[in-house]
Amino acid sequence: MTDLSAFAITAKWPAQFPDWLQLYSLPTPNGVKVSIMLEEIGLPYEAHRVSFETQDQMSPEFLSLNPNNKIPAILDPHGPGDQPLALFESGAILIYLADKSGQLLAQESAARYETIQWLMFQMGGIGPMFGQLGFFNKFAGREYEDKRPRDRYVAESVRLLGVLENRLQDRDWIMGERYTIADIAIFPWVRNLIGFYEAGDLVGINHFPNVLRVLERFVARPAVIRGLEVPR
Ligand SMILES: N[C@@H](CCC(=O)N[C@@H](CS)C(=O)NCC(=O)O)C(=O)O
Repeated sequence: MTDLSAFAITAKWPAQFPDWLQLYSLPTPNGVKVSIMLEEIGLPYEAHRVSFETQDQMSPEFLSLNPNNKIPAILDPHGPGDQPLALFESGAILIYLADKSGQLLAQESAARYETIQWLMFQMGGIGPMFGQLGFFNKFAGREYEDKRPRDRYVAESVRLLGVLENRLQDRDWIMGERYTIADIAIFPWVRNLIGFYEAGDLVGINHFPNVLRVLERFVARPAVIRGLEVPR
């Protein structure tokens, strides 16, 4: 049996199934990217809850795996060369899992890099901008009298939704007929913007019918339904 005891994170979150991939997460838009991916590819995994209420992400055990104190993170007992691999940053984890499973990311170069391009569009654009909009619309930033910061993130989010809308105009998914890790990265954020962040009206979401069309297909996927609830 695989021994993961050399990884300090397993002291706080013991592995019941050390041969399975270990996921440290919460059902946030970044967290569910990885649980949805794991459900899509069917890789056995064990999910551990990193609670923000108890600041688990700041614990020495969690920081030993991700010094950036953010979920999601993974520990794969069977990484490259069958050696354990610890990884953080959801975009890197999606690429790793796609390569490991041979699913949801093309191997041939042009489509591969185009998919990664859209993944990076989420990591560098949609995630940070929608996240800031959430802060100013739903959380502490809501109380700020000066609405200019909020409006800046509204404008940027609307612009990004426009880019997505154009891309999806004549496509089933971001990469056309192929469902990929780019969709898994992007649509949990669109769902969160409208749902948890309650910013649908603020960004005029009904002006983006193709985004809504693809979001609807995305959330109907059985693997997405399951992945959105991890860790239970
Ligand atoms: N770029 C990172 C962002 C991860 C991230 O922001 N995670 C949030 C939850 S969605 C988090 O862990 N926040 C805890 C904190 O900031 O203390 C990724 O994509 O993995």
